[in-house]
Amino acid sequence: MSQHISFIRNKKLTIEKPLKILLTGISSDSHTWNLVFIQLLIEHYGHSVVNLGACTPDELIIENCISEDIDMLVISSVNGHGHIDGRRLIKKIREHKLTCHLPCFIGGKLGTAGAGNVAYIKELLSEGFDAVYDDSQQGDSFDDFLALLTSE
Ligand code: B12
Repeated sequence: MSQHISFIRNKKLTIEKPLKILLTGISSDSHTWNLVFIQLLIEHYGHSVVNLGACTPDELIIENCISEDIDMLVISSVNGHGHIDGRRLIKKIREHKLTCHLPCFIGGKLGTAGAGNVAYIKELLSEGFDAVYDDSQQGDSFDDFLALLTSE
């Protein structure tokens, strides 16, 4: 039996669950335990994961979104460059005719400014991410991501 989930940016685009999720780090980021954690979490809620690992070039991410017929892209970055790499990547994704409507999410430690990371969150949303989850946002952020995975 399939369930459904809606995304605000995509004007209530409806997607069947369980989702096939592409999980990846981003080009400059060599951290991997964040990816392991997020993969186990997503799988715990019944979705499948294609994990591309760390230091992943933008083009490889876009190619896999297409070739793997992905329902949702989740980026995890903790080295503090996520706001730079993320902006560059989401522009390319939104410009590509086969990924322009793909639901895209990014989370972790996206800058090094602590509470000041909120400025990056706004930039990443305006460039095209459907939601941005930064650790600096007092814990609500992670609950929001869990709600996304579990909502019907
Ligand atoms: C282990 C570690 C390393 C290891 C990584 C080994 C590996 N195979 O992963 C090594 C030594 C290689 C490393 C290197 C570096 N590191 Co390092 N590292 C850490 C450390 C100690 C732990 C990270 C970890 O594994 N945590 C466990 C995982 C499970 O948790 P997590 O990464 O915190 O992820 C959680 C959240 O961020 C969130 N989350 C993550 N992604 C997503 C995605 C979504 C969608 C959502 C909702 C949530 C979410 O959920 C996760 C679970 O709670 C942290 C400090 C710390 N105590 O956190 C620094 C830390 C991440 N590193 C840091 C830095 C700066 C670096 C280097 C740049 C250092 C340098 N100058 O060389 C390099 C990175 C180089 C590069 N090219 O990326 C900084 C980042 C600063 C920032 N963003 O503000 C940190 C925070 C240390 C610090 N306090 O300064 N590091």
